[in-house]
Amino acid sequence: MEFMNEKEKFEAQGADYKPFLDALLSGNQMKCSQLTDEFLQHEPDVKLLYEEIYKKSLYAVGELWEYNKISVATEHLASAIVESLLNKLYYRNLAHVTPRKKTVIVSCVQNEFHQIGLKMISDVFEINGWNSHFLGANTPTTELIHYAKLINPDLIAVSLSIYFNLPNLISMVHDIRNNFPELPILVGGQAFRHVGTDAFSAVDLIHYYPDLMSTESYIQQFNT
Ligand code: B12
Repeated sequence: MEFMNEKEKFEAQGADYKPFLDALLSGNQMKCSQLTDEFLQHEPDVKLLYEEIYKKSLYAVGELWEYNKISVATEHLASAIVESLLNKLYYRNLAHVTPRKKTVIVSCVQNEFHQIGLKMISDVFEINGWNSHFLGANTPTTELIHYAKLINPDLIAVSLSIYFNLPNLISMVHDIRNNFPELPILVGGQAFRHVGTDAFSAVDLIHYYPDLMSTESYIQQFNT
């Protein structure tokens, strides 16, 4: 191990997200930003940064919160810092990818406030040359349908983190299908670990992907 450079270490054992998590929990934005830059110097693929550092840190934040080791305020601070880093990275690294031939709407279902994973998915579309309309958290189904009629997207991607929002997703998917019979729908989010995808087995042209890499493979097939 001693003779490995940072990239080789990363490939061999995964990135160490703990320093980032510590900085996040202490509300040290500057440190989080610096660790982000250091990671990208060794591994320029932002998807790996998102999966290995941001997602793992936020999952750890969730567990600490669940076991009352940190406050709700600290959890809010952590998610606010990650969101601001995602926005900064977007404008620095992703905003100038061209050409943008296809359009996707990415949205959370009604009452779903977890939007960070969805923002990462939005960025993966952008990296692959799509124009992503990120509606974010808590979108009422009627608004989504109305917006889709305006912009006529090539795909709609919907996120579900909390399993008690599943009925909202089911009704959203049915409304999309009734209004857009041929439009592919992507679904994802950690609720699927609990609820599975059975609720959608009778729906055509719907796909579930668990993470950024599998979603990117789908997008690349779609692009060809
Ligand atoms: C930050 C956070 C919040 C923030 C969200 C802020 C924001 N701007 O997004 C706030 C404060 C709003 C919040 C609220 C709540 N939260 Co919360 N939250 C979290 C936390 C700590 C991080 C979420 C996150 O960003 N994760 C990182 C992202 C990158 O991961 P991800 O969402 O899984 O996304 C990845 C994949 O799932 C996938 N993906 C995601 N979306 C999509 C979409 C598509 C189309 C595809 C293909 C893939 C895909 O790609 C991403 C990259 O791999 C999690 C802990 C955790 N395990 O995640 C708890 C967690 C999700 N929350 C939880 C709970 C209970 C709640 C509340 C009910 C708390 C309460 N009592 O009020 C409320 C519910 C609010 C609501 N109605 O939505 C629980 C859920 C438990 C469960 N079994 O359902 C968790 C797991 C915490 C815990 N350990 O108990 N929360």
